Amino acid sequence: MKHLILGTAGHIDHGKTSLVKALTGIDTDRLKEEKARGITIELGFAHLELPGDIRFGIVDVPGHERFVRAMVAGVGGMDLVMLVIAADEGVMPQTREHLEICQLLGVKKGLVVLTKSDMVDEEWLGLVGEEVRDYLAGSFLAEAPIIPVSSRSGAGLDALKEALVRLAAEVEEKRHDGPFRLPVDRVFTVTGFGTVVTGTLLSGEIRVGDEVELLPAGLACRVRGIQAHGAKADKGQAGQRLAVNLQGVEHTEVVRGDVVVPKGLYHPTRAVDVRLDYLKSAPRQLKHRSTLRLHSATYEVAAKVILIDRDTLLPGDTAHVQLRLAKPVLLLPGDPFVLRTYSPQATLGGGIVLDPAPPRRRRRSAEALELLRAIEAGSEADKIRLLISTSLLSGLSLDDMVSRTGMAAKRIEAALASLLSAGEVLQVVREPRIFLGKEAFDTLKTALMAELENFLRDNPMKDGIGKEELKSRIPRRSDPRFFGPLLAALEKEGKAVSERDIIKLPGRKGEATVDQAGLQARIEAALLKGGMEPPTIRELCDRLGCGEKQLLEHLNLLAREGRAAKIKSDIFYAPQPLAAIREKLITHLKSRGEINPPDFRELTGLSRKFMIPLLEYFDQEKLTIRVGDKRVLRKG
Ligand SMILES: Nc1nc2c(ncn2[C@@H]2O[C@H](COP(=O)(O)OP(=O)(O)OP(=O)(O)O)[C@@H](O)[C@H]2O)c(=O)[nH]1
Ligand SMILES: [Mg+2]
Repeated sequence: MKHLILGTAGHIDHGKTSLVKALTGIDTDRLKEEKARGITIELGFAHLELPGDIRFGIVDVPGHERFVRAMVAGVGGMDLVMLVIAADEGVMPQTREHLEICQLLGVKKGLVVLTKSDMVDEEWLGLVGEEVRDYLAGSFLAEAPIIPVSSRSGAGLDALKEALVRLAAEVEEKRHDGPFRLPVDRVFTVTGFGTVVTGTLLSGEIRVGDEVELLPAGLACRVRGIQAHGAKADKGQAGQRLAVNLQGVEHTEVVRGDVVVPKGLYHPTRAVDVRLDYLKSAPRQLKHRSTLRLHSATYEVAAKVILIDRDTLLPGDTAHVQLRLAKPVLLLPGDPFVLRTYSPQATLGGGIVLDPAPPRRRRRSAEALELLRAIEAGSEADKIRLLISTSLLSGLSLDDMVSRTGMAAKRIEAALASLLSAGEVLQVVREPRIFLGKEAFDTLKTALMAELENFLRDNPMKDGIGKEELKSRIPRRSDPRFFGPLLAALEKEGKAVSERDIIKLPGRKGEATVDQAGLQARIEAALLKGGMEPPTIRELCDRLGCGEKQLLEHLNLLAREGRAAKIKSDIFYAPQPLAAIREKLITHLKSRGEINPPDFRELTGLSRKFMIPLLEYFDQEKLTIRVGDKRVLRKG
């Protein structure tokens, strides 16, 4: 069964609703006001099965110029359109506007129905047919069939159905893979069931039991039941008209324009980069920062037009622009939209979304424009590569890619596979899977090498930098989780070596210069001279005439080489006096079994300043173990 959405379009009173009724037997004008006034106000829905296993969901739109807003919402999911033109009136203003809207919103195919054929004679019908054919030149309906029909007598209906079957074979069904998206066009309550929303499923499949979310508000709810074309179903698929019963949300919380999507996947956006086709029929030029109304799917929102590469847009121009939206909405790459004004009411243009998460800059560089052109023209792999490369140093997860493109994860993975094997992108985190562009990866490697080199220049005494230290120096716009693969790559290229937790430059060793060697010898001598009560850092600085940072660096180096012992961050001993204290302590503990601080003071004659740190040092060295306020020898 092929599921397609067939819509009407055309001027008021040209017979759209009558045509749908003649085709399906369903009167789509349900409202009292519609019946009383004899015009359509809201979207109407019907369905039609035709030979060849074709099932059409039908959307009937209003023709009145004041209801173009509702009409646009109906065009959102249309696969095929029937442009309805009354034979006695011919092409009228909303015939034109509706055709433009269908074209801008990317309706691929359709046909023209010359209605009310019973009201004119053959000759007139021929003339109108020619006029219509001329009018269609250059539009997506230029070659479309033009079929005279009388909804009153039924003449021409069979020919229309045959033409619809032929057209249906030429269009592709909407994509069943990828996350589902259901823009809401109606909301109501059903006693005993609660909130029901209706809409055309634009992609994917939705099932009873699915955890879903209503955007942009982010209301979480659950699918309790589904009806497809009026019959109960377990699931709905792309291209079907659905009524979905939602649990966990009040009908007053939902409005037309909301979108039902899988929970937690998509993020509404307030700025999009788009390709904008500014209509030839637009009444005036469009200035930078003009505010218009954007219509897409079933919602509309105020949008400020940021012209990227020019100051004004002339009728007939096409340009890449950024749209800043008054409130967040869900837009994905490839989504069509139209832009309208309300005083006076007119459709000015439209186009497709290229990047729903662009950098928020006023004007953009030539490279950025280049990028938008490439996004527009490229293959799926190109698009994924561009998406990753525009994420710069922060990388992009697979989930991000799904939510930014609406593409199925499988298709993204296929694109990634070719990019990975070509070396154009790299996977930098396994769980969740995060990818970086090759250029960003190289930039980060260079940044880390610079950090390593700078550190060693500032700390000439050191052999290398601590792993954690270097990791913390990854640029903030990036992610410390990328450190592992970056270091591995640097090591593989022979640019860095890691030994345990220290990362070094190959072949470089922290060395003291002659002068510094002299200073070290003097530090050693001063410590030795201090004996059991060595000089403090401050005293050493004064005595040796050096800075505290430099001194500590030397002391730490001496400690690493076993030429001094570090008791505490600011207490260092020469090895000999420390060994003597240690001997005394061991002898005492062997004979007495334990020692407390007063005993230790008596034993060594040390002041409290040295005594406590020493006791703690021996604990740390695992010579002693603390039991209450006493120390005993550690066994083994
Ligand atoms: N003689 C004749 N009258 C028709 C035909 N189709 C529609 N009409 C009449 O034209 C009028 C308008 O028809 P609708 O079907 O309501 O027109 P519409 O295009 O749906 O109008 P809106 O939805 O308001 O834009 C009605 O009075 C219909 O009875 C037809 O084939 N022959
Ligand atoms: Mg109607």
